[in-house]
Amino acid sequence: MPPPYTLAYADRATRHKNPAAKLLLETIHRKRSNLAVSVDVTQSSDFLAIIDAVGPLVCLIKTHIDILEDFDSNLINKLVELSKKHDFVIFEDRKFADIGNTVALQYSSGVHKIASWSHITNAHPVPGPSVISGLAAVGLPLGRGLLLLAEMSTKGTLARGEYTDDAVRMARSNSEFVIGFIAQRRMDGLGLGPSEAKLDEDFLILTPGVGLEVKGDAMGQQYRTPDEVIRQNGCDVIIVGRGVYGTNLKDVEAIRQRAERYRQEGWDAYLKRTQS
Ligand code: S5P
Repeated sequence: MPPPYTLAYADRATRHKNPAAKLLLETIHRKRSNLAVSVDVTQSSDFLAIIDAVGPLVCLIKTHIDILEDFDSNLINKLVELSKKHDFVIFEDRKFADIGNTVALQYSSGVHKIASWSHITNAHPVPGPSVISGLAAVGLPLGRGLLLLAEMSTKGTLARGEYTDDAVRMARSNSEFVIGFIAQRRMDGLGLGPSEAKLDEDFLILTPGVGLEVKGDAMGQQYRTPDEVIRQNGCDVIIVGRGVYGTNLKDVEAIRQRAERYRQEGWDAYLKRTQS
């Protein structure tokens, strides 16, 4: 049997047991889109207008809900309405990194109540397995999924080598809730460590640090193309922020056109990978 990650998104969707992972794989297949747009803006009106424009073209919208200056709980209702209207999955990029008890409270409570609306969230493996059990206590009963940050896109990242390997081991021990990784490649290119791999495991690799026009920014971000990420490094989803929303947040038609370009390049790279 071939490892699940080599199969088409649609086949992986039918086999996956976690509801959030299943939904993401089904959405990618249905919309022919492995593009996630990261909407890192500070005003709710821009946030909603951008999501309404790119929504039809994406499998997933990634949020940093804590950077919105005019957040109120009605915004969440609007975000959820848009996710239904345009058929996309929601991923709050919260990067939890504390003891189990604290992350459970941060995930369920406070102003944002992330677990109540975000299908997927993520955590740094740095605290060890208790960060997963704390979040799973809240998220599993709701059918949510967790990504571990096994690698980062930034210059000088400490998430490499043994740290990355241990993140994979932590995921393997908690695969009911951990659905994959934020990483730069399908680790080792052969399926997350062939010696320890279980035949039926299917972790999703979501990859930020994607840009077509520039190679990085002034604050340590590094970009690669959709082809490098999806075809050459075996990742499943490209995450694009500024490459899509750019600097003029009011020009939603240009934003939509850039999203379509990334969608097309990401999908072509996937077809090349699976058909070669
Ligand atoms: O390693 C990482 C992990 C993440 S989640 N590098 C990243 O850039 N991210 C996030 O992806 C980051 O927080 C931001 O929201 C997005 C990249 O944005 P862009 O504008 O550079 O495409």
